[in-house]
Amino acid sequence: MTVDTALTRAEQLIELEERYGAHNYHPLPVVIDRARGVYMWDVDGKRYYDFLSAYSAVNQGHCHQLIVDVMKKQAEKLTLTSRAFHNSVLGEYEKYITEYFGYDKVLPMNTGVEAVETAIKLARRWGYEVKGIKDKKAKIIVPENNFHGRTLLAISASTDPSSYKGFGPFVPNFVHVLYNDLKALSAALEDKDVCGFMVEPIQGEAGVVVPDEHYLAKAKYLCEKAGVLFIADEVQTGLGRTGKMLACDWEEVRPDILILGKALSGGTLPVSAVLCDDPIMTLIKPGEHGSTYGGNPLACKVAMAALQIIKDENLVYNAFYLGKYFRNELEKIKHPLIKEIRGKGLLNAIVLKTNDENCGGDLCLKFAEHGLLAKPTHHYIIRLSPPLCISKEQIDDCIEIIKKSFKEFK
Ligand code: IF1
Repeated sequence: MTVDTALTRAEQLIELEERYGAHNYHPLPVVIDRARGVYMWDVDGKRYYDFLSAYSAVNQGHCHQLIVDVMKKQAEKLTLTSRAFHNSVLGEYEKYITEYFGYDKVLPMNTGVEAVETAIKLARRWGYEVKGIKDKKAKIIVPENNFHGRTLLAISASTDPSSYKGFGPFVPNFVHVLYNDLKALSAALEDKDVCGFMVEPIQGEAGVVVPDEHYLAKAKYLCEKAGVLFIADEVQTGLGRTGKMLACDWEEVRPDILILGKALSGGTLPVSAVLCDDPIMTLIKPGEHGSTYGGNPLACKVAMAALQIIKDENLVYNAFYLGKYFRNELEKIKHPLIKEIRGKGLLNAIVLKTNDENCGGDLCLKFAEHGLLAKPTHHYIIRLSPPLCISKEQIDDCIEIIKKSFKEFK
């Protein structure tokens, strides 16, 4: 392979991606080489604060030593048996995570969207076998502007053309309601073919949209009254991100089906999970669902370490306290471009006053110049979500970077 030495190392590596990789992303022009805690370093050794956290997958901080140590140890012993056989880790993990979140059972999967698919299958199965919905008639209510992943089922639920355009035909029987609108939900729940309401407690990709206080609690109540399962997609909002262990905890809502992913492995490998109680979980019989890697011993050991760190390092309170402090400091930045600061815990966003579709991206380039990496969710919304292990001093440092960037931004 001839190397164009006129290019920098970063440029060479970007060129390789351009040439040999699918163009399904448009990354910032930074090439990360290593990471630890809240920091990432590019191939030229420049250090950045990570304010994306791989979309909330590294809540515990990058390459957390305890997780890496557990991973190394298990990797030399047993990584994968498939579920054709039992193994010495799965049962221990299933007990640990079900007690951790207070559910009867867990169905382990890998990616967040696989857990979403699993949750929908469970809800439909419950709809047919318990609620008595006619076969193939089950419906799922989802809010507009939802994001649940990239599979055909998840994009069938989506209202965002950039997620679903050109990929049809779609999975039927998703009913859309306005997010944060209890009247719309109540009306949709009158349909006796509805088996589930799937909701992000805070809509991440939509731009960190925080619903009104009591929305989740009232939605859960309406679902209970209508005999519909409340399904919480906490793939992004869960595991301490919003200043509570689960975003649903802000309203003491216990989902009928809980979906977890991302930080469940502390950003080391894909680990997701669906938790619910026996009346729902036992409806799936042997051989009716699964995946090659679901619940593999390596993932189970890593997940137990990742979950224990959240408790031992008090990451939930850190997210609660520093999230509040961070938003207060952001509110003090007076700049014509800033329309709104919103979020909960360390899931926050700056909403910009702009029609320029490059604005968010250009501002993120300015942040990167000063050593902070973030990504806009839309051209006018910048998500700011550092690892939950960040310190007050590091937050102060990042506030200065954000202030300086706005000051210099043309
Ligand atoms: C991409 C977005 C975030 C999620 C929720 C399920 C999933 C996700 C609430 C699926 C995944 C990721 C996907 C990733 C970027 C990122 C993302 F911008 F796409 F929308 F976080 F907001 N539920 N979100 O946020 O989990 O299968 O990816 O493990 O597709 O670019 P996954």
